[in-house]
Amino acid sequence: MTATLTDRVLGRPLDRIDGRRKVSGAAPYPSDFDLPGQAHAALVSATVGAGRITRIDRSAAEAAPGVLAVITYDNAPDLGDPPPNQLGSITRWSLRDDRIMYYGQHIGIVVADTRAQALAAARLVKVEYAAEEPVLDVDDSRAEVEVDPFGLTSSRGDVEVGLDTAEVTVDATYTIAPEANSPMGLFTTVASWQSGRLVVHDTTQYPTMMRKALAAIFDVPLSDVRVLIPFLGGGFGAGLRLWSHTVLTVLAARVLDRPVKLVLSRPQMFFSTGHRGFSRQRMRLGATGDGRLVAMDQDVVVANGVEDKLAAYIEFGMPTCYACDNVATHARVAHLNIPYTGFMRAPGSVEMHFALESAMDELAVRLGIDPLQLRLRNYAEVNPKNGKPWSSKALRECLLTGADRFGWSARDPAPRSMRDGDWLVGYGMAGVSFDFYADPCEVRLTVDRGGNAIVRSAATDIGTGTYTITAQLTAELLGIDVDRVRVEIGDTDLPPSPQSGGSGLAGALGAAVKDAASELTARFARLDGSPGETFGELLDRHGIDEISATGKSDLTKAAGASDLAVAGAFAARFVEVGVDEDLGLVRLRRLVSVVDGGRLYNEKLARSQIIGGTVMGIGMALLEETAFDPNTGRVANGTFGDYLVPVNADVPDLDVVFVGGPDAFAPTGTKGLGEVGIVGVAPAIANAVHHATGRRLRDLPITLDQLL
Ligand code: MCN
Ligand code: MOS
Repeated sequence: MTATLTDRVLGRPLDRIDGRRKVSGAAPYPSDFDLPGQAHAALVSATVGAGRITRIDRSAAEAAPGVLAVITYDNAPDLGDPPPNQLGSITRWSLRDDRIMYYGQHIGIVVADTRAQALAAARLVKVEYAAEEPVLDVDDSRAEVEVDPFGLTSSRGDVEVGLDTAEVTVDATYTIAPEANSPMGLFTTVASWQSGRLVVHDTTQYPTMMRKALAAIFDVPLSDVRVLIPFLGGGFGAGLRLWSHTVLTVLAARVLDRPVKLVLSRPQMFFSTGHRGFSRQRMRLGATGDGRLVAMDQDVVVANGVEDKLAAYIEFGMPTCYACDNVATHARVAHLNIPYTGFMRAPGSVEMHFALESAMDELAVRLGIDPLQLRLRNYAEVNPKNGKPWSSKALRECLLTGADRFGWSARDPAPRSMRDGDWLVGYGMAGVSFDFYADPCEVRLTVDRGGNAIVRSAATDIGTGTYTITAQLTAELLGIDVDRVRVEIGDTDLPPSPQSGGSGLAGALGAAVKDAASELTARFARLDGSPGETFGELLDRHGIDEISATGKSDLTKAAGASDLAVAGAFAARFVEVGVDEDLGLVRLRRLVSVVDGGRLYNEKLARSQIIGGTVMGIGMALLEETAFDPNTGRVANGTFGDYLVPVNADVPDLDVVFVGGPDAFAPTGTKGLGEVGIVGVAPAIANAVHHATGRRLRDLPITLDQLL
């Protein structure tokens, strides 16, 4: 029996079922966990940007009050290597040897009875270095450069021939500054070894990966590692990797045979939990005089840490955005003495869309064609890479609905043609085609004699709403009330789940829940119930306590085998800016987002995702930049006083509309929405700034100095 989905419960804008626990302080975040007998840790960080440690003197720290252990590379036990994983653990354990790869690298951990003692003692560890001049620029000839290390580039047709035959071309280079995820919750690890079994509370979006990595590093069976993360105070991708502070804390707990807690400080967050690496993209577009694309070429250089193996995916998505016969992508990774990069909302896609959608705007200007019309003229009706029909695609509706709501037709195409007092006014837009990613997922669904359903999975809710949508979907499928569903997640003792990441969890978990619900309802059907009998009554009559079923999904794998081109979300963004040229100010005046996310689980949560993503996109466009000291590579602005993120005054009313219907591939008909909200915001703003001022700004963030 397969359950059908209606809008009885699914899609409804329900409040979060965990909302009350969150606002009343009852929901435990990692930093809320304290274990009996727990000691506190503080990190020692490198104060040079490259080189070697020549001497470490631990004696003063060891003699300080309350200090229990000082662990550095020269007294640390050997650990195993993290398993290779281009979207998981860090490549290199920071205490492996005397090498310094970047300023801030964790080179020791100090454990004491109290946090204050640990922090004070960490300052007493004396380290001497043979410092080298760090490599900090992708163009530095000393940088190790890898060409297409992840095999993510592609080509079809012949780009050079296409560019030669093009009547109009654009050749422009775009850069994006390094940026830091700034979740509110400070990343925390609370580790304890309980009779040989490791139990870790950790700020992670991917407990299943973390469990595997820790088991390998500490050489214990998988079943002897338990990772717990019931609530997470924001990740935005920072929680997708296993970081060295977690390894160090687990190690300290093992050395001391005592629970150890580490809470990163805000400045430490900037170099300990990844960042969006600097990127530079050269985009070349060629078109016929009537605006048909005949060539698209993207050449990417992205910064990454020394020896790191994390794909940035900037070269991945471009070839499927528009119908065009000659398309190529190229990628290089430059390894620099910078902190490890990581994932940051819509990694790769958001960078690619900035370059592509800015270049499309430049092309529209050269062609004298409306930017919206240029997108429609090159609409990819089928996946241009393989000719397969999309599982769903309402991008045209996004573009047209957005234009209509925004009033795009009122736009005078001439730059500097619109004014409001001292402000030059500009309209800009961008189209967005987003992919998703999901690892295999498993859930256990149980219905008990009380008529309650319990869903269990190692999945996380990082603020997205996983608890709520899982309850909604389960209630929908079983035909029961939402408050009869209990969702137990964030624990690796439960069935394995993919990361909250790649905008894939809601789909993967939903598909597994649907699978489990089909199995479960089939089992109930075999109990020959009477009409109108509830699950609880049926179990009661048969004297059965509960019935369970396991459900599974493996969406990315299934997508590869599908006859459909499995699509993620699509979106269109329309922006109005005001620019005060005398002061170099850009103010957002309006922003319309129209999004195709397939079927929605919860309209309110879906809208929150788009709003949150859009705010991050505004930060990317106008404010955010991690500044590395050019001499040392130290993060020079690693505080909320210096690293600017948008505040309320930077954000206008955000109009969010959903279009499109259920996706034909996803078992739930849904598509991911967690990241698409950030994508396309920056180019729409940059395009609007061009329209307002006639100046094309190709380097993010767009700051005052560029406008003066
Ligand atoms: N949703 C929906 N209908 C859909 C799809 C999604 O209602 N058709 C809503 C649901 O509430 C769901 C949420 O959107 O829980 C996100 O679903 P999905 O797109 O599958 O994304 P994931 O569950 O995999 O979450 C990760 C995603 C990513 S990759 C980043 S980065 C990000 C994001 O979600 N980080 C976030 N949103 C975030 N939101 C918060 N509050 N905090 C973060 O750290
Ligand atoms: Mo999102 S950057 O895939 O956690």
